[in-house]
Formats: sequence, structure tokens, C-alpha cells
Amino acid sequence: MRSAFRHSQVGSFFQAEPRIGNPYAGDKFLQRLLQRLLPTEIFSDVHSELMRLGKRIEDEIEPLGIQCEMNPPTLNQTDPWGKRVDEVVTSPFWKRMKEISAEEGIVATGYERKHGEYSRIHQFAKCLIFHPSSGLYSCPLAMTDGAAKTFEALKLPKYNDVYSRLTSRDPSKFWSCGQWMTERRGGSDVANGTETVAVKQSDGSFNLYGYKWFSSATDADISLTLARIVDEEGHTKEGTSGLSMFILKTRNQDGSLNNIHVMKLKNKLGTRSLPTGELLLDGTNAELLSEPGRGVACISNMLTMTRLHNTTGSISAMRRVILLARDYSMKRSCFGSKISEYPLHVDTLAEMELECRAGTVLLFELVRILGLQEAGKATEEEELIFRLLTPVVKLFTAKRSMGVVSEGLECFGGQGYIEDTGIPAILRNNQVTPIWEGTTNVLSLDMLRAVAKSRGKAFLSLQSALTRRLGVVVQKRHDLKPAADRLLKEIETLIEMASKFEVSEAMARARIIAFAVGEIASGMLLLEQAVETDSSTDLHSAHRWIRNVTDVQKKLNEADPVESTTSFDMVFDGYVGINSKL
Ligand code: UCC
Repeated sequence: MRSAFRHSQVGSFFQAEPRIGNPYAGDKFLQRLLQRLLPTEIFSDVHSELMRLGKRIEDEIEPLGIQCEMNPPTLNQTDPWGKRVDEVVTSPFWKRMKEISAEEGIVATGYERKHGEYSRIHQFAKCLIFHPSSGLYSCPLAMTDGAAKTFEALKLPKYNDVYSRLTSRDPSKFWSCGQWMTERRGGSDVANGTETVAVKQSDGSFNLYGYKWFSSATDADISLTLARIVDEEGHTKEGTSGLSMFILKTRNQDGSLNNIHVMKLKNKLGTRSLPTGELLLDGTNAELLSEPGRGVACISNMLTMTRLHNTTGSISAMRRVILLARDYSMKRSCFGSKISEYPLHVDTLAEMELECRAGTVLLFELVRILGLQEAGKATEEEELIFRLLTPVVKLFTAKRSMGVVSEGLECFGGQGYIEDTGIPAILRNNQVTPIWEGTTNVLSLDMLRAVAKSRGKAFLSLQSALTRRLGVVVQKRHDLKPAADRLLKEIETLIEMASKFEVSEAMARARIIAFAVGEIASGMLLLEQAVETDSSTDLHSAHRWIRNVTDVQKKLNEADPVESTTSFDMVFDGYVGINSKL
């Protein structure tokens, strides 16, 4: 009697937990997209590899990733006798993730070029399913991919060994690479804020002195970084043209740090499994990689790659929360039915799915062009679109994914707010994607720079590609003409209005322009997917997306931040600032 009473207090119901399962098998949209983008034989090869990797993720990588999240790195600054050692201690799970990354060729697949121009599609499909289960090891891999791309472009035989390590599948050879750009003064404004200096040594190498404020993956084997060369008179040059790019090894041959002091590990909102630190470079020996003064242009190769990986991160965070929420909706009953049976809940999931699909087609459009570039087959139009869309797609997916992931947490009710379900970490970790690799505003301005540098040709290339490709869509399915026309009208209006803006007006509206480009381009890609796959769900996605595309004219006309002071007045409302001594 007493034990039954106790039992009834605890209750006998325990909710079955949501699971991601095999993330590739669970993503039919990705499968159809790959089938469409890849020739039959290549698809067959890639599909079976992704099925296998997906299973390994489910069985081995996902539990390891959870352990990475639960066992963040620590810093031992001194040994027991007080000697400074600055040892970043990472967990065995994190170390194992590095080995698995090499074994699976997460970076290597992009450089082995087994599938020629399709190799990047292959690689990024792997990244997409690997990322959310990797415990954020995907971050060092993003930088490693960026470094491999940079070395490939530089074609310096002296660094063949470095390149082969960055792209190796052998865990004992594989090196990861950091990207140490951010300093206290220069966050976004790298060109003016970088204070690190490089002093030439008699052997031709340089010693670096400076403070790197955000160094993701302090445990990397090597890093690329920026510094100002000190000339013979002891002067350095200001601005972009004073910056050069260097390579450094983080450790000397005896295992000691290369005159690097790890001042602290950052206490971050998320990405806690990543050893992000503040580093003092105190005579760190490095070699000059770029031409003097060409550091920003040279590291841009790396930035392009890390921005693609950032996009991958945002999309895969959406996919992860959707896979979990979808599974949960079939396990959780409420008000007498499975929540998957409520149209309102399904509609919420459908909006999330739609955003994820839009991001996915954008990513694979960029990755498709990247593969063509590397095979020497990209047209001038594609090159211009690639430069234009890279910042747009990064900022678009990062920002929109935050809404999706937040919505996703709500799908689990209170459980979505409970740390040890692992669900809140998706939100905390994803909040970095709109920030690192360039904030939304910085990247909106980067898009404008791409337009300006091409004298408007980047926009016109996008418009002509849209016109041509939507023409093909309409030829195949005439009933899609209204949707295609809507997109063509929006791009035409956007370009017409943007071309009449003064520079300052365009800059003040850069975000609106960037999001409009993202919406229009993804609309076109979703329509292509709909006609080429013949899937009713792909057709529904395209219609649903285009129905929601922003009215660009209205949005741009409403935005009046330049000509009027109203917005400024509204924000500051008589505020004159508080003495920062507080
Ligand atoms: O390091 C970080 C964290 C690492 C973690 C990465 C993991 C990511 C994925 C994880 C997956 C989960 S965060 C640090 C990130 N920092 C930034 O992103 C900096 C943001 N600021 C910018 O992007 C700025 O726009 C700058 C620094 C690029 C602007 O510098 P400048 O000097 O003002 O730029 P300029 O003068 O416009 O360009 C200088 C040269 C030009 O070449 P030339 O001289 O030939 O005309 C530009 O065309 O650089 C070229 N350039 C570019 N080229 C500049 N930006 C680009 C670009 N985006 N693409 C191609």
C-alpha cells in the first residue's frame, strides 16, 4: 500500500526522448538535391558514403560530440612548481574527433578531387551532416579547409608538406590550422585595428609581437595570422596595405609553445567545447606567406571558405533541431493526440523546414560554383555571383537559423530549456554564426563592396542568371510562371532602386538589400529543385517560399535612415553617453 502511494507520487510516465538517428537518411530533401546536382554514378557513390557516414554519426560521433560539449577545455597556466606552461587541456573526446575528421576526410574530400568539379558538393554534404554532431570540431576543420585553400592558391613548393598534412586522411599526419585575425582594437575593422608587428630576423623569418583577442582553436598545429612588418627605420604602415599574412607553428620541435602565452580561455555563451583563447605573441617565430601588404587580400581565400563553413553550421543547426522536433512530434502526446497530428504544430515545423531548405539550396549553389572554379570551368558570370552571394548566404542563413532554432526549442516545451537534454546548446552554439566570420552588417557592406568592385556587374550577373534559369523553369512547367515572374520583378526593382542610391544611402540599406538578394536567389533555386525533382514537397516549398518573399520596393521605400534623423533620435532620445570610467 505504502509503496504504491510512493509510486503514484513519482508517476509512471516518462517521455521517450527525441533522437536524430542517421542525419543523412532522415534528410530526404538533401538526398534529392544531391541526386539532382550530381551525375548518376557520382551520386550513387556519394549517397552510399553519406549513408555510411550518417550511421557512424548516429552510433559513434554523436555520443562523442556530446562528450566534447560536456568536457570543455581548461587551461593550466603553471606547472605544480609555478613554471609557466600555458597548457590547454582538451578532452580525449575532442582529440578523438580530430582523428575521426581525418579518417573521414572531412577536409581531404575537397582536395582529392575524386569527383572532379563535384568534389566540393561531396565534401560539403559530409560537413553538413558531420557538423552538428562534431562537438564543434567543425570549427577547426573550417579554418583548416580555409588554410588548405590558401596554400593551394599560393602554390609555394616550400609548403607542400604543410598542404599535404592539412588535407591528410592519416590521423597521425593530419594538422589543424587556426585563423588568428581578431585583435582588441580591430574586431571587424581588421585593416585599421591590427596592432601585431613582425620584426624580420637574420634568417629571413619574422618574430611576431601582439595580442590576438579571439583565437578559435588555440590547440591548432599551425595558424595563419596578420601582422605589420616593421621596416628598417622601425616604422610600420597603417591600414590594409600595411598588413601581411604569416604562417606560424604553434609549437617548437621540443613541444614547447612558440613564444605564445595563452593568457586565458574565453568564457563564452556557447561553443564551449572550443578552446578559444586570448594569445600574447611574444616573439613568435613566423614566415611571411603573402606579398608584403597583401595580407587581407590573401587571407580572403580563407575567409571565403570559413564563411561557407559558417553557412554549413547554420543550416545544420536548423536541420538538427528539425530532426529532433520532428521525431519528438511523433513521440509526444498532448490533449489526447500525438503533437504531429495538430495542423498548427505541423505548420510551425513546416516554416522551420522551409528556412532550412532555402539555406541548403543557397549553400549548394555556392559549393557547386566553388567546384567549377577549382576545375577551371566557372564562367565570369558564376565568379561574380560567387563573390556576391558568399557574404549574403553567410549572413542570411546565420540570422534566419537563429529564428528557426529558437522556434525549435519551443517545440519541446519546457524540456527545450533544460540544459542536459542537449537542446539549449544548439541555440547557444548557433548564436556565434551571425557573429564570427563577419557580423551581419559587416557582411552586408562586404556584399556592396563586391558590387562596387565589379562596377555593378555582380548584380547584373545575378539578374541574367535568374532570367535564364527561371526561363528554363517556366519552359518545363508553365504553371510556375507567376512565381518566376514575381522573383524577376523583385530583382529588377532591387537593382533599379539600388543603382540610384548614393553610396551612403546604399550602405544604410545594405542589410535590406542583402536579405532581399538571399530571398530572391533561394526562391529561384527552390523553383529549380521543384521542377527537376518532381517532388510535391519540393513544389510546395517553392510556392510557400515565394509567397513570403519581401516586397523590396515597399521595404526600401520605408527605410529612410539616411535622409531623416528620426531613427537616430528614436534610438538616442536625448541620451548623450555615460562616462566610461564607471
Ligand atoms: O577568426 C574568426 C573565428 C574563426 C572561426 C571560424 C569558423 C567558422 C565556421 C565554423 C563552422 C561551424 S572570426 C574573425 C572574423 N573576422 C572577420 O570576418 C573580419 C570581418 N571584416 C571584414 O570582412 C572586412 O570586410 C575586411 C577585414 C575583409 C575588410 O578589410 P579591408 O582592408 O577594409 O578590405 P578591402 O580594402 O576592401 O580589401 C582588401 C583586399 C581587396 O583586394 P584588392 O586589393 O586586390 O582589390 C579586396 O578585394 O582584400 C580583398 N577582399 C576580398 N576578396 C576583401 N574582402 C574580400 C572577400 N570577402 N572576398 C574576396
